[in-house]
Amino acid sequence: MPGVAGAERLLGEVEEAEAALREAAERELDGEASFDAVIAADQKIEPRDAMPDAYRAGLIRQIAQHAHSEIIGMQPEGNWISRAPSLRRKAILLAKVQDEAGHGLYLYAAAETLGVSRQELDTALLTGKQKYSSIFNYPTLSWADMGAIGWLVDGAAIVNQVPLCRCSYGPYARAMIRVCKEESFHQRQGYQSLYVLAQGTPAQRAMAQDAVDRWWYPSLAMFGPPDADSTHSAQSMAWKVKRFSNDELRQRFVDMCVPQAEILGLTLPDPDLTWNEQRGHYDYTAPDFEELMRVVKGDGPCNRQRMAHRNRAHEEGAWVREAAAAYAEKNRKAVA
Ligand code: BYC
Repeated sequence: MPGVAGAERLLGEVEEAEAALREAAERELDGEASFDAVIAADQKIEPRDAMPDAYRAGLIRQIAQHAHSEIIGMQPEGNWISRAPSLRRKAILLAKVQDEAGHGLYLYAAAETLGVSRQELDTALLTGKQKYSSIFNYPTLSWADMGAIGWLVDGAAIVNQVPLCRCSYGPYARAMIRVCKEESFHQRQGYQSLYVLAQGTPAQRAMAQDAVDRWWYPSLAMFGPPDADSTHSAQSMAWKVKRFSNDELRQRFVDMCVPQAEILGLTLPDPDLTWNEQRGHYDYTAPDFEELMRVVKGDGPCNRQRMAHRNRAHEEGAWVREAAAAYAEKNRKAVA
């Protein structure tokens, strides 16, 4: 199978970010450097450091939304684990969905270093107080959706998240390095699965094309509102949490997908997708941002179903939390 052009480059960027992180940990700043000096020097803010309240609150908002997305993101694909077409595909899908649970846990742990408890985060998700990514409110209608999600949704996730490996908050940057390495496997398995379908029977090919047609615009919307309407971008970029704007990353994603779609032999559902020599980028049709806002506010095709399922799973898991708490208490008494 031909390589996933662009994905290797992104993985290289993750490795560079990891090396920079190690180097930053070894560099010494003079005494008690101020928050602004640490940011200006491209060093990392660590949990023990002083930080503006708004920096802390903004990070909790973003990391929590990200963690919730990973947890809710298990549902659309979990829907196909018992219907995977072969044992091999089932094992791959199972591993991917388990990885997503793991990503949620790394991210909750990173958020907890900012002084918010896991229980508060759970409650914020279960009551709808905090959001999760719009993309997980769309249904997975066919097996080909597993390929399209891997290729497009995980592809968009990587493009958005690789720059977060250089985020100014140490625990988030470190979590993102691990997440991105795993996401790269996720994207590759989706692309390979879609490639097999695209080379298959006419019915399989049609199923692959239909999946791409349905997931393309919701994937573009994952990058958030256009820059002009993005409330957090300016501050977030000044604090080096975000490194690129929503539109910059969306464009990077489009430019990466066009040659990949050609290799797949599938069409992206945008008649206006054309190479713009002057800009050095593809022109494309933006997603429907009104639809994005409707979905974010709770009115997407699957919002209610996703929240009901998460609440049910949380209730059914009460005994696990109680057992873990009782075990911890027993150990605490044994040590005391
Ligand atoms: N969906 O000022 P803006 C994954 C909200 S996990 C929902 O541009 P910001 C994966 C935004 O929160 C995917 N809400 O915000 C998992 C804000 O509302 P609030 C998740 C959205 O933070 C499993 C308002 O709109 N990835 O990929 O500067 C399997 C204004 O937006 C969305 C992350 O969380 C949306 N699409 O930029 C497979 C990555 N877009 O909070 C895959 C980390 C915008 O003021 N997060 N909003 O009420 C980020 O990079 C940034 O938070 C975003 C938004 C680019 C998402």
